[in-house]
Amino acid sequence: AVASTVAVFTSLSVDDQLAVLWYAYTEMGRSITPAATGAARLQLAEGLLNQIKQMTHEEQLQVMRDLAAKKNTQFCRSYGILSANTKLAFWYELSELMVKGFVVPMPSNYQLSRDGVRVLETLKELDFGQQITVLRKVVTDMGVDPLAD
Ligand code: 45D
Repeated sequence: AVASTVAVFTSLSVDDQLAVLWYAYTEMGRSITPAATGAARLQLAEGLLNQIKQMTHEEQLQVMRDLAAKKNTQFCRSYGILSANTKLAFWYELSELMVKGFVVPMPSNYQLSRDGVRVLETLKELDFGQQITVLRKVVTDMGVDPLAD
């Protein structure tokens, strides 16, 4: 179930990937405690998060789309060197910044594709550990590994 969920997620459009991540956060948000994500991890992502805070909404959206599309930008390469859990902590913090109004909000009228809805439903049926495994895998695949050729 984990592998197929990741596969369908990866086949989604970039915007649907961002939307599914957001909906996953809104469903799981309360079960992910800030303590679990670890302040130390976030320090490693702090530079990237600070850059995002200083951007316009359009630029913020572009950076997130670039990460999902694995565009070879400086930002995507900096993201690429973070560990898997730090990448998760980065996305978690982005969601928190969205809630606080520092990052471009999700349009309330966004229409998720059928496959997007399917991924979300499957994700909801997995246990917490499997949900984390799926999310860790999809955010690990984002960005660009500067050490890969
Ligand atoms: O205009 O370290 C669209 C543990 C459409 C413990 C859009 C853990 C067009 C160890 C593209 C939709 C394993 C528990 C706009 C960590 C349009 C540890 C915008 C786990 C505006 C870290 C869309 C942590 C946008 C976990 C802006 C499980 C979408 C963390 C943004 C999970 C989506 C984090 C975002 C999750 C989604 C974060 C920012 C699920 C973030 C999701």
